Amino acid sequence: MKRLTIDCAGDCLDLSQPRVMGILNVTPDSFSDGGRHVTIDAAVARGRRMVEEGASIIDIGGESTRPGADPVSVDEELKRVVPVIERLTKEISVPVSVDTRKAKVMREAVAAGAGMINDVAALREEGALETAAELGVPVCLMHMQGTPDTMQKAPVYTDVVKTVAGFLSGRVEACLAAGIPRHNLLVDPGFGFGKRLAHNIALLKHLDDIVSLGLPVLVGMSRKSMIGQLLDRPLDERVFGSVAAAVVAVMKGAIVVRTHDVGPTLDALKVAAAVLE
Ligand code: 8Y4
Repeated sequence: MKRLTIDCAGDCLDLSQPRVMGILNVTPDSFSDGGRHVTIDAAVARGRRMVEEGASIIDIGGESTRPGADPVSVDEELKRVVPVIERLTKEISVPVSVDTRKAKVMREAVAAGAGMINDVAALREEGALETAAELGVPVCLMHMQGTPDTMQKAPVYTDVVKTVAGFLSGRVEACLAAGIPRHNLLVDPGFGFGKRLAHNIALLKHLDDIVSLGLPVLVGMSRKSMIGQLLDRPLDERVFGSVAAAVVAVMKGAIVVRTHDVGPTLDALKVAAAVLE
């Protein structure tokens, strides 16, 4: 039988219907005003708000993976995310995932209360695979061609769907070999990570080939450049396009949608869910 829930260190993520993951970036550019406490308060408030809007999980990240973004030290990343995870997990009843590639951040984040690891590098960084296995929490494995700094230079694929499916399948095998059970894995094609518009569209069109891997599929297209390119709209005018992309993904079998706009996305997913029932 298909598994319908994922245990995130005690908090349950119910995947019997499409769910929304709310994005909580804890970078200086997102909650910028001055002192650290203001920043933490604002981030926690934003997290709580997304839960009120219906988010089933909150994804907290302290490292910008934008091309050209400054690299963030382990200590800086910890300073950003740990206090927010500590406070938010005490105040909300849904799980929190930590968006990180670093083993030490995974460890400290889970100690602070995070119940899932969301790794855009799919546990390929030094020590990440072993650490995730040891921590025993679920992991979202995402495909990325190249590194955040170089990935958008000139991404090339002969068959992007085959490449991404093959990569994810290989990372799933690596996780199983490292002792991470299959029921603790999700997969994600990594929209925008070393992909041109045509690659992103092909992945969305053939998302069923990723769903066929047999693991829950998470997607993140919210406000990304693929939406901007299709609509010729700036970052703050991409909500409707992002919601449309989320509905397409869910109709093709995705079960978790990572988004900045929880309320609008959830309304749309409820409509899609009624048809999927
Ligand atoms: C505007 C808005 C411009 C967003 C760029 C962005 C994913 C992810 C990111 C994803 C999973 C981002 C951490 C990139 N994207 N994790 N993380 N899947 N699992 N860029 O697609 O949102 S960060």
